Amino acid sequence: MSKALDGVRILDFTHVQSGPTCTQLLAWFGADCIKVERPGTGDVTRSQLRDVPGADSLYFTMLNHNKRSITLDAKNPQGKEVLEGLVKACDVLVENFGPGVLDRMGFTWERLQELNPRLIYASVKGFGPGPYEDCKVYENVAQCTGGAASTTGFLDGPPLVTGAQIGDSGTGLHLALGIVTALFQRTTTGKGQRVLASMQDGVLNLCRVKLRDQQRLKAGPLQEYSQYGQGIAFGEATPRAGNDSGGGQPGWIIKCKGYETDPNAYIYFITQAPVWDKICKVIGKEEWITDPDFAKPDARLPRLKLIFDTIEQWTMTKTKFEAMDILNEFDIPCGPILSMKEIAEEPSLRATGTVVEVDHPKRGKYLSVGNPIKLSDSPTDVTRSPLLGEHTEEILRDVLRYDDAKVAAIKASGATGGAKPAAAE
Ligand code: CAO
Repeated sequence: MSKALDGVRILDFTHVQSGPTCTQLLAWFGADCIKVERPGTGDVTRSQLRDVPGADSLYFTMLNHNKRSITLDAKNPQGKEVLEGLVKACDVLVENFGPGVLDRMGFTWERLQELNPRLIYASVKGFGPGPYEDCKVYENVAQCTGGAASTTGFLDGPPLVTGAQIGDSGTGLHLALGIVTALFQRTTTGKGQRVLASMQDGVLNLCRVKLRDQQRLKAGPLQEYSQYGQGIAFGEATPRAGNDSGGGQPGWIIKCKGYETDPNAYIYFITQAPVWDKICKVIGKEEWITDPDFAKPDARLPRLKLIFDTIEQWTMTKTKFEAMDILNEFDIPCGPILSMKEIAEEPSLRATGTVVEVDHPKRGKYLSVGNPIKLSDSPTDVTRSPLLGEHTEEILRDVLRYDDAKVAAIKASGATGGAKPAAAE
């Protein structure tokens, strides 16, 4: 079956996490993704957090599926010549170097447009234009500067970062959307354009509801935050909300049977207004259906702690899965806290390709997260990440149409790091 991005060629100059998540998605949608890596070392994540000696780390393999790898020294004149050829042969250049790196290599936006006016030049940077535009940024810095950390955690604790990589993978997703949008516009303009996704902007976009709450504070305390019912005053800024539900339907994480020994024996429970009567029946508090202190959503807001403590008395008599089964029967929104172990072993996630097993020549079988976006006419087949420089010669010949003599000259120049790909170490 054809793929949505068949015929699109990506010059993938990305490294670490944010850029690679973007190009991996594009590769899953069918783009030919050519990853340019520094000879000898490649993407720094190949050797970071290594669990199998001599094999690319899971950090690298899980972010670089379905790509081809070419090693090129961008600072070597022949390497630069090859890169220029690739710029001309590709539709999109994606990079997430530190600020100014690509300019220092000689590839300014002006130069790229001269080489290929149809090229879409897409970048992840830590910050957009402004006081911090020259700063390097990693995941947690973006979470802190994009509003996530100040609004995550408990009221009586410090700001917290989340396990979800909203700065890196989240910005990679934003960038991928920018790229396909620019490709779409190119079908009418015939021109490429610059696409920028900054990590601060991406995190803030995901924290949109917290900026909503910042403005609502002017109108008085945020009644759906549980601190309201506990008489804790609000300050000037959107507070940390613990496990409060973000919307108008109050929720909290509560204990289930076995919580004393299992750190994940918890369930998220939402007291959605339309099913309030059913909740009262399930937990054995039928009197709350008519009690004026509990019958209406507004009346419940100052009493959320009491309500969740009471519901917890019921959930503590059930495992999280038993509670989920019972609550689902009554259409009560809830979700067990799943550990990574449980997710890895979940058959339904394997069946949909959301969790996939991939074979790798150096590390054997490992689990990865497949494509979370499912297209009915462009199915994703996850193939292993490339070894360092595995496709160097193939790309020189197939994409750049170099003949034997030219390939030999490029190799002899040291631009690709030697005759043998480093992958053959
Ligand atoms: N050939 C020759 N040189 C190469 C090369 C190649 N194929 N690939 C990279 N390099 C060189 C670059 O030219 C640059 O050298 P100079 O600084 O001398 O110009 C250097 O390698 C890479 O620089 P960098 O600033 O990108 O890398 P870093 O490890 O110092 O910083 C990071 C990493 C992620 C902090 C930085 O790239 C960054 O801020 N990126 C933008 C934001 C981002 O994506 N952050 C998330 C990363 S995922 O957590």
